[in-house]
Amino acid sequence: MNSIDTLSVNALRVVGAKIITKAKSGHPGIVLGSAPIAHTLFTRFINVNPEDDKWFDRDRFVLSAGHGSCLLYELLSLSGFGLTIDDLYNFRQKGSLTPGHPEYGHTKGVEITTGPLGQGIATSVGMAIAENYMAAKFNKTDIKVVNHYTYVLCGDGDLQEGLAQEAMSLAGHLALNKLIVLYDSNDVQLDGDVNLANTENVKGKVEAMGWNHILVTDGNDCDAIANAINEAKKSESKPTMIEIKTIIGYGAPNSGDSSVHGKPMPEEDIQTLIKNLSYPYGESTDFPTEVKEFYKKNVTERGISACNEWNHLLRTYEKKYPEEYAELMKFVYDDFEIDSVDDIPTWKVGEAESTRKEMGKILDWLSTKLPNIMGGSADLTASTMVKGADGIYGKDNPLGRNIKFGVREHAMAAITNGITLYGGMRGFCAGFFVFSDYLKPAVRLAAIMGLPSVFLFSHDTVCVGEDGPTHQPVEQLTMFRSMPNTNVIRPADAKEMTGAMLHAFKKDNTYPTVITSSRQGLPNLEETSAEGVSKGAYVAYKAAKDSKYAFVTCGSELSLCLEVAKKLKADGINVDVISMPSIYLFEKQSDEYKKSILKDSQKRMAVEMGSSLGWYKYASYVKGIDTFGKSMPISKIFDEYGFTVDEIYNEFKENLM
Ligand SMILES: Cc1ncc(C[n+]2csc(CCOP(=O)(O)OP(=O)(O)O)c2C)c(N)n1
Ligand SMILES: [Mg+2]
Repeated sequence: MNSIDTLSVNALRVVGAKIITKAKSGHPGIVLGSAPIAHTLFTRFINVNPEDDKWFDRDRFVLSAGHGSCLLYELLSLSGFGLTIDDLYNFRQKGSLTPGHPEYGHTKGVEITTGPLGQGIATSVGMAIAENYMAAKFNKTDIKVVNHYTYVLCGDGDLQEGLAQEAMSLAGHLALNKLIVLYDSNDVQLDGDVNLANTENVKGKVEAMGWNHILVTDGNDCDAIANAINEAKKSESKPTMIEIKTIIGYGAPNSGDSSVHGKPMPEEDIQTLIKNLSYPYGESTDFPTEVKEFYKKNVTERGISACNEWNHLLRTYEKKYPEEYAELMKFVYDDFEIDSVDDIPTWKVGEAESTRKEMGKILDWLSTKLPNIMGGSADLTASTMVKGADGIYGKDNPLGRNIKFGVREHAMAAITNGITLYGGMRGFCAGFFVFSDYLKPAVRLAAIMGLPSVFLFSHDTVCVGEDGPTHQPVEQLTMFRSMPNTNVIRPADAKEMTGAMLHAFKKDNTYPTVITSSRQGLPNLEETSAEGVSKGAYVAYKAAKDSKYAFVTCGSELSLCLEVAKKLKADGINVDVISMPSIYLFEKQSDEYKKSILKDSQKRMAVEMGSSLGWYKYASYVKGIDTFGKSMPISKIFDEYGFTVDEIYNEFKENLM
């Protein structure tokens, strides 16, 4: 290791420790331990351009161990991404550019929001899939316009998560050779030694999943780390894990101990650190000039020059392959939009089909219009009807857009986010609604990041029937509806499903969309509208000019409420029916619109086959289901839970009049 590497690594350590101590909060252990890994990767490998931070062919860097945010901010600052030394010392403070964990869209150069362990690795698999797909689509034997790597830095905790293992297993199967995971293997985690919870053979495990495993025994040896990365880059058919043995909190008095993981170091420990590292600039809070210059030359300027070379290559590509170039630009600028719905599948009024089948048919149609959408189901295409186009994606068919995720819901959703995060592409995925519980944390991250990933679910109520309570969702709608920045749409029929799907795949959405669909056939109703969906709610049935009452409902219960309202009308009682497929979109409307739908003068009853909790905002009486389901044929379910015309009619009369 040469002296500038040593100086840089120790500068990252000492400045990092000082930043964390000033913040009185943060994780010094990983900063001190993995500084050589991060330094080697950035100064010798990563191609990024701070002047064009969205440069399409940049290497992607995922800090899966998000608690190492301080280290990432230091690297970004030194690499010219605009973080000043003051920004660094504002670490974790209100409104700073350097929040507790890395936040996508908040700090320039941060590729992904991380913090929940395991998500970074899993999401990076989606990025690597997108890269592999794009390379297969656009590269020519003489010009490789998509030619970069996805690098991940992870820790022991990341790898303990089931999510990471699901994703790694799939990555191995898919032979994603340009995915390189750098594993900060320090044998320590938050509560103590890793061997208190894990004694598995990491090499054996990752090799069994179809990965290369390279061991670097001295995590302070930048040359050894570089050699390993060079070796990994040669891989032609496997992703690579480089396990790098490091010492958590290297240089601190309590190095090697879990106590250094997440506690800011007292001032005297920082002095000891400076001494232990023989760091010559211990007095300074800033990086030494030599280090700044080294990064300027070896990250910033190297990155800018790589980007310039790529732009040059792109000009040649444009001349030689103008059609492909034009298509590539559409991907780069995410320039795909539905301009005409002339040939979209339609259903006649009265025609009954399950909304899941309709969802599948509309998705197939969307795939013909949007070449940038890619996704699939968690081994449930036969039930969800959701699949991508162009055959199954894999090493033999990298242009397939149908991903067979296997029964790996959590990784599926994170991978979907990775495809969307990559840029230009849009990921979608599907499963049984009840098993959305398995993937919720990834939807939450999509919502935090403002990603337009699309999550499609079938079997949205207890009408699942025979499979019983484990398979019958009850509380999931409320769960997702309570998640900020998440658009949950529960369409009632074919028209509303069409509106929902068109909305979900719109170009500039800054939120994920969750669409739920029915197992059972539902009639395409006279009263519904595709356009109404984009407003979140609309009056589907107006009983009279100033009806005193209204039902608020959605999904399969809309047709029931319409029948009840018509029966009440025959009795001379005027009850409007409000279809509210998306509370999220409704809440975004003007007060005027909202008041025109939810009239102050009306008493309302909400009806949904799911948890009643969320509906009290819109209704004084709610007919919901607040118990788990029961196994029985669907024909018995409606009676069992009282979701029949007569029962709703009676409950309305008893409770609203
Ligand atoms: C899903 C999840 N669970 C728990 C945490 C809290 N947490 C943050 S870091 C950490 C320990 C991780 O250990 P390791 O990856 O070995 O990090 P190191 O201590 O080596 O820095 C834990 C439990 C988290 N961030 N995400
Ligand atoms: Mg560890």
